[in-house]
Amino acid sequence: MSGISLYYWPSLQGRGEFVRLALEDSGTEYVDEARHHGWDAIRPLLDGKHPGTRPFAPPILVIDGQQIAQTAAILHHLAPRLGLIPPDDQARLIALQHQLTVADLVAEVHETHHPVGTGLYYEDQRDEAQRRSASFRRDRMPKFLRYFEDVVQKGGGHAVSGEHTYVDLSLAQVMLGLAYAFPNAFAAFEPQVPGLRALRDRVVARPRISAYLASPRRLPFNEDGIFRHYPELDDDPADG
Ligand SMILES: N[C@@H](CCC(=O)N[C@@H](CS)C(=O)NCC(=O)O)C(=O)O
Repeated sequence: MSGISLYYWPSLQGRGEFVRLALEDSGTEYVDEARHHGWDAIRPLLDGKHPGTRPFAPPILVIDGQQIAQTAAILHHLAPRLGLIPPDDQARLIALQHQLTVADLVAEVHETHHPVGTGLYYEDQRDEAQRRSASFRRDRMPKFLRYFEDVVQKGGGHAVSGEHTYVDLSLAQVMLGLAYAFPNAFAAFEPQVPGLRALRDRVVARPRISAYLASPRRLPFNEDGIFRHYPELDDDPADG
């Protein structure tokens, strides 16, 4: 098989969006398989029916016949080909480190609405979700964002090597996602991370990204994805 195929849930941004953004920003041709052929397209890969190492979960990239899962591993592998990382091992390693920290943040965002069980409905864990979200808004979101603010301030506005990389794209997506999920908390906190705001604004103004965001290929944020907006999770009077 030649070319690049992305396998991800067809109706949500989720973790697949970090890969889509890298492909879109670099103008790379790819097929978003499940959006063309339905989620049945993913099943054979998850069942180990495709040659190569069986993936645990999407996103999965198939490139030149090789399949790769784990968002950070996919981006690590793709970035040199896409021109989204400087060609040196140190830069690749630092980018991977940052992308794994983004993955940690993303997992915590998921746990704000699914703190008890991924397989349970949100409605069955709403009370725990409120407690978890309050802690996320108060402690974890600021800790992650202040960390990346420091990285970006020291990096001349970028996360890695003072250059535009896939990590910048992912950080912009995190900023957009948090603003969607927690509009009140994020608006209150956002002034503390001017470097990340500038990075986000720069990323969304990049010609291919801005065209992508305005296209039907960009799925809207929704309550099936990672970044979900439940007003009750963004509103806790005790939070001040
Ligand atoms: N660490 C993995 C997480 C992958 C993951 O959790 N994928 C979700 C969709 S965003 C999924 O379908 N999970 C199924 C499961 O965990 O059973 C990554 O960053 O790619």
